[in-house]
Amino acid sequence: WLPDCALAAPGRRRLAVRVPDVSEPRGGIAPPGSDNSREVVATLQGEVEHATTTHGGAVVDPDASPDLLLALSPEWSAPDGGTAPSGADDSSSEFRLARAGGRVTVTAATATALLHGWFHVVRLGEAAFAGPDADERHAPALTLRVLDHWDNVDVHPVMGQVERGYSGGSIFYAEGRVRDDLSRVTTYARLLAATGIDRVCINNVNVHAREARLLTDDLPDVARIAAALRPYGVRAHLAVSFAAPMTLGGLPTSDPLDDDVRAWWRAAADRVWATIPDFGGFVVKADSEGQPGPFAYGRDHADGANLLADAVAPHGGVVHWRAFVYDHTQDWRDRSTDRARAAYDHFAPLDGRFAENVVVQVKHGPMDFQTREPVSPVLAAMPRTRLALELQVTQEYTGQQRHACYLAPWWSENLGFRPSGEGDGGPAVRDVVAGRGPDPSAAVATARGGGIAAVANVGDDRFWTGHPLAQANLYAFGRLAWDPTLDPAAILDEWVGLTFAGPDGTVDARVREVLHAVLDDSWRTYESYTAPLGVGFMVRPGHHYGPDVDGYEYTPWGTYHFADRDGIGVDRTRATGTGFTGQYPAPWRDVYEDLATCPDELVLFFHHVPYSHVLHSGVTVVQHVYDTHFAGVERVRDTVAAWESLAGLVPDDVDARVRERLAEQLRSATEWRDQLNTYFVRKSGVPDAHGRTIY
Ligand code: GCW
Repeated sequence: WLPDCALAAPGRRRLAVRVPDVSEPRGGIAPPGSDNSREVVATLQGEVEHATTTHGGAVVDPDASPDLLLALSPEWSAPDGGTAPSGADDSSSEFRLARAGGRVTVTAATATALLHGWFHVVRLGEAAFAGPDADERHAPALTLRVLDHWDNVDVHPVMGQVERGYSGGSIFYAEGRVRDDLSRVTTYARLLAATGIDRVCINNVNVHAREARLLTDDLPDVARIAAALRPYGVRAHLAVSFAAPMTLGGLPTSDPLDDDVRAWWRAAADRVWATIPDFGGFVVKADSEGQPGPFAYGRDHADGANLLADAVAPHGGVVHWRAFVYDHTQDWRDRSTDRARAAYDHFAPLDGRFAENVVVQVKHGPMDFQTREPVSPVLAAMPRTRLALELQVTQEYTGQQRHACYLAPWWSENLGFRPSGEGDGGPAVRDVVAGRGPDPSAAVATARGGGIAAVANVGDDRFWTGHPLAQANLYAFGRLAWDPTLDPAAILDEWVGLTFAGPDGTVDARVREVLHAVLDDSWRTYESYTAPLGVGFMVRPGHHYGPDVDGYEYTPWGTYHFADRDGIGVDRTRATGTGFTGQYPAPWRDVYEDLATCPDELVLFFHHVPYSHVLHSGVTVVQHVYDTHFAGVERVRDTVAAWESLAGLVPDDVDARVRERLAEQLRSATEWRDQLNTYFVRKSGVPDAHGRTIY
């Protein structure tokens, strides 16, 4: 079930592709093997052919006044005229769309950018040709737009093949090696190109022994994956183990300041780029949840990241270094250690020390992809570092693709958050990751920003995503990576158009309406029946699905809610708690510190309060839990009814899978409601003001 991108409108027209001779590199045209390769041009020509044979129209000579001309322009280079610094995208990814008298010309300096321009026209459909004459420039706001696959080559005994994967097995690996048939990977690259994503990390950040070898012995197979992605201009990245010089190279140490270690990494990078000329770079999870890192040698994370940066710099490679570093062997009795503080405590002091081709990749919240967290203060604390925002498309903590949960509204809130307050017009997170952070003097070092990365949600499932509607999250991630200011409801509308269009290119109005009803507010619905008011977790340990209020309470993981008979929540204030509020700049450090100003939805993240504490909404904490949990289940019931009204209007197999998932969502939401309500009534002794059934 592959959306064919509603090609009907441009397909009925006369289309042409103009390609300069790329055999001789000139004026900004990069040699084959880069993203200007002939392969991407061939892909574009294939797409145009496909559109006309499927939907009518014709491919014509570029000089025969086509309705749509797609032109690769060797003369045209990026407006700043400059050469991109190493570690940044080394080619311009913008395209130009000119409309005159109902005819459209799309121009770009690279084939990949032109391909993105083609998909832009496809997305617009008929509207691309309508309207007044125009000359528009389209460039992605974020230079680096990456999907991270947590795929293992082997099936891991606990995590399965895809860690936190909910869509079957890996599209890259089967039976302990890279798949022979990678055609699905190329189809995946097409989906990504249609959203604007152009980089994919192909293995899990938890690099196990088998997967570590992708860097060395298995390079030819990695090259095959890169080749399968290349036709759509998507580059491969690899997650590597910091201990590789020891485990793969036989050295006695992985100390980042050791000369032999440095030489080993340089040689490893040289081999990678010799095999895969357009390889993207390395992703590293170090000193985190058991992964090796620089701490073992008394070095810090700038030492560690710069070691790899130095190795990949000659090739224009980039190192994504994750800031997800914390102590996972905490003592729950010790209230002074706060996991939320960890990333800032480790990374903020290193600002300014990272090489220019290092991107520090920061999870959106200070904890771990919970349904509701404040924005990580690290994003406001490192003006001289290229920072990337890391999101989780795969829904580990948001229903695991069994629940319908459209995450774009949440991502959009994160991207729009202004660390210096709403009023002052200071940079939002989307500006920080675009390289326009708070410190103008740092602009050179961070000019291109770190962009955005997300944990991928596809697998070998026939619908790609275990929940067919979770495809909307993949699409929305790509669109927000291109333009973080887009409206989530409008993105959903696009996805519905591209996914559910009939042969004539239009979507039944009822389908559109119901998909909005099912998805628009689904993240808030999910929040309403799960852990309340920003406290997080309360999930079953290990697999993280379903409710278990105290499941993580007495564990070493640092994820506590501290409920007792009097109250609940984590005191993270400077006055009486862990001091985490002090990691934010003004005004947030004070907004969060004070119960009187802390937003309701985060009150238990920042404060320990009595159950009788009255929220800004006017109800007490405990009554809020009851009200939202009862209401949440009712909203899921409405969702089920809305979807069922579409019978016959959507493909039968999609309908059947969505119904099965919705039934599970209703069962699970009911379980959450009853466990949460019962827990709170037993702990607090406060009955529901409306006398509803609590067990
Ligand atoms: O949320 C946690 C997941 C781990 C994951 C880790 C991370 C890859 O439970 O499975 O490990 O985050 O982001 O590294």
